[in-house]
Order: sequence, then structure tokens, then C-alpha cells
Amino acid sequence: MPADLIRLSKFLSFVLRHKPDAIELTLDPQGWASIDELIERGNAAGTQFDHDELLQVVETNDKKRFSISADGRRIRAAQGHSVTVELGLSPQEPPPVLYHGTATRFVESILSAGLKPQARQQVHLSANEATAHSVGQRHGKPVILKIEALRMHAQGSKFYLTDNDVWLTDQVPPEFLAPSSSTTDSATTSTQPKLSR
Ligand code: HQG
Repeated sequence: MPADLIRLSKFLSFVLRHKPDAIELTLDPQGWASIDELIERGNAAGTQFDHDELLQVVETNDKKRFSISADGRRIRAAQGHSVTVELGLSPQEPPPVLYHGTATRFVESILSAGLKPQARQQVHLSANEATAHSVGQRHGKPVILKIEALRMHAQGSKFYLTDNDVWLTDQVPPEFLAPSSSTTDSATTSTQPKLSR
């Protein structure tokens, strides 16, 4: 994707997941924003883009991060929110195993306290290890954790699959977690992770 569209994608993640207030944008309870209002407020706040560029980002986005409503007038982030939204997804039976990529320095804490959503609304999981690896890499030296998702589901946990194939659940208790590769890196001190987008 060209650099200006990557910049626009990051801007959209920022306002649609984390800080709609930054451009005085209103999200409805399901996380949708009016496309016309988003363009108007974004431009007024100094990020110049038009309707075509917005649609180009939505269509070419490497992770399909954004969804457009059926009537074509609204947009929302498919996942990743820190603002409170009710995506309205139906609970689904997950595959036996899901994966979560993290950095080695968080593993010790995760294995004792479980996976927590931290600043986001829910914990993000993937059906394949390759995705988990790239998610983990964003935070440091990656490590992949295996989650016994179907067993969690059988014991009452709810799982949701987003429009862009990310699995969400509220939290993962330690008894359903195991490292799938690598081990904790005791040389690295633990810090709170930052939201990169
Ligand atoms: C860690 C990206 C210590 C957790 C990705 C992660 C994803 C703990 C970090 C989506 C912990 C939170 C979300 C505990 C969890 N102790 N650390 N008890 N529990 N953590 O960025 O899952 O590209 O909020 O392991 O692809 O990395 O933006 O979550 O390292 O789908 O579309 O706390 O964001 O999507 O970090 O990423 P994040 P994430 P996009």
C-alpha cells in the first residue's frame, strides 16, 4: 500500500478504535461512524482525504481492518477497540486450538495471570500461528501461546469471529494456556504494552 494510504489507515484505526473524540467524531454503540462526518471532521482536524481514498484503504487494507455498512454510509473498525463498543457478533464455536502472539517479556505474567484484554475490549486470538507470530513481533521478541479454545468454550467462555477473521474472547485463564514455542526471556524487564494502532 502507498505510504499516504498507510498513514490514512493508521489515522482511521486511531479514531475508529481509540480516540473518536480527537476529531469530535461520534461512534454509535456498535462502533459505526458516518463516512461523511468522518471525512469532514478528519479534514477539519488536518488529515486530508476524500471518499475514494477512504474506500481504497478499506479495500486494499492488508488485514481488512475496516467494515462498511450495507448501505455504504457508515464505517467501523472490525476489531481492536479500546473505546467501548458492542460489535453485535454472534458467539461461535472456536476451533480446538487458537493462538496468541506476544513478546517474551510478557509470558511469565500471562502464564500466571492469564491473557487479559489490557487497553482493548477483548483478547485477540488467531486461528493460525503465522498471524500470531506477526502480532507478537509488534511488541518485541515474539512468542506464540496456544489456547485450548474449544475446552474453554465447553466450560462456558464465549468466542466471537470478527469480519476480518480475528477471534475475540473476554480473557483466557492460565489453565487453558501453554507456550507453543520459545520461553520467557528473563533478561528483559516487563513493561506495560503500548497500543500501536
Ligand atoms: C499482552 C493488531 C502481561 C498481550 C493485532 C499483548 C491484533 C499481557 C499486549 C490486535 C497480559 C496487549 C491486538 C498479562 C495480555 N500480563 N501482558 N496478563 N495479558 N498481555 O496491542 O493482541 O494490526 O492490545 O499478549 O493483529 O497484541 O492493529 O493486543 O502483547 O489482532 O489491526 O498485552 O491488534 O491488529 O497488546 O493485538 P495489544 P495484541 P491491527
